[in-house]
Amino acid sequence: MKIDVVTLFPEFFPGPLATGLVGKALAAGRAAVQTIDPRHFTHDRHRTVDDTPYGGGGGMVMKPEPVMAAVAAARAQGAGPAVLLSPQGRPLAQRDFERWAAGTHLILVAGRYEGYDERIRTRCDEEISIGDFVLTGGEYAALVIIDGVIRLLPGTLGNKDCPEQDSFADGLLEYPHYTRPVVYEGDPVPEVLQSGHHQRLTEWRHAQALLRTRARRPDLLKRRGLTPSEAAILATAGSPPRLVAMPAALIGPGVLAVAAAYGVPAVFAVASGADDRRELEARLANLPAATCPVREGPRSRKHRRAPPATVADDLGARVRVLEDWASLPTRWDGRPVVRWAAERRPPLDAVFVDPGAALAAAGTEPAPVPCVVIGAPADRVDGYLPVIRGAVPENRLPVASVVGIYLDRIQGEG
Ligand code: 9D3
Repeated sequence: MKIDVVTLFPEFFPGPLATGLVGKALAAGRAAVQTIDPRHFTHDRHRTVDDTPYGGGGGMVMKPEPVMAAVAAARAQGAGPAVLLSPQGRPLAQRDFERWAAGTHLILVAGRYEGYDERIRTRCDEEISIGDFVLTGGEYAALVIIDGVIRLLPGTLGNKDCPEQDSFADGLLEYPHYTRPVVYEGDPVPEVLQSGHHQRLTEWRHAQALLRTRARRPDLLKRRGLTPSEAAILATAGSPPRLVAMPAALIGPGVLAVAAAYGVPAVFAVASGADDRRELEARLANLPAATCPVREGPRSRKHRRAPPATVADDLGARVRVLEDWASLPTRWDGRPVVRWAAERRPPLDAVFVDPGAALAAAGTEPAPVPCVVIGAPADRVDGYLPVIRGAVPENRLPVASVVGIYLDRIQGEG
């Protein structure tokens, strides 16, 4: 594998590239990295590589001739793609490493200054960003790519951690690892890891990888999908709890049946006066027995009938009456509660949340507990859930449907 890096800072690379497994691969000749400096392709006294932008505006722009002359010199060394590194590029992914490592040549174009003349961009084969953050130059991105590509070349890794075992290769994050001591600061190694029971161990690791991916990167699970047995693992492990809050007057058997079906541990009923509370209690006392279609246990055989709905009696049990919106809890089960408003017509200054992304971005473990809130004043919520598509403005959905749709949307599985 030959990698050419077009850079104004050739001195950036030798240190890192002499290190670790990449250093070994280069020393063994399994890969070679060469830098090409656009400054060597300038012809003026000052070796100018940048200039002021047409139309004004701050910063300097990289001139096309020196960079493209350096790229041409690199292209003479092999048939690989010229990859422009820039914050505007397509997000880098493991697949890119796999694709580039399967070839024999790669050209990385690293820039400095505020940006590239647009005609550089259109003359490269790909444009890549390594993430949504701002660096001082493309050299850091080049090192990242060199590492990811060389790592995949035959001979770089031992057999033990082969690329097929990479967490991204099967679309899941890795399960937790432990080593000695068996108890650290009172925190023990899970029993299943000490048991030597191979099948239980494999199942535990698979379940942990699934749970961790659902909690931290629901986007990965969404893209990858689940096998039926994986879906069953996640279902039995339980979704992170979700709560519901709304004016007491909106709570009826439908809402409670939906809450039961989603395993919602609490439905908060905001009842401002004694009348409101009495009316709610009357409604809860009269819940029909057959309102909850929840079946206990999995459907096992085609012709076996589902067990009777036994949850119906408990439908009212999850209701918590609140005096006012200010009493909505800020913590549940030791976790922070995030209140997301479900409104047909959010205020014009509403800030919408992407539930999956918001939970992943919160990054806390355990994750925050989302609460679907209907009818609260704007200053009591942390954001608005995207309006349900298809519910045209004049067409009111039953409140139970609204609750069901949003509970479904904010499940970790996506
Ligand atoms: C004022 C607008 N800035 C864009 C956000 C200009 C700008 C910032 C940083 C122009 C170039 C750079 C240098 N960054 C890279 O060359 C770069 C990069 C990055 O900053 N983040 C993620 N991936 C990459 S790949 C190359």
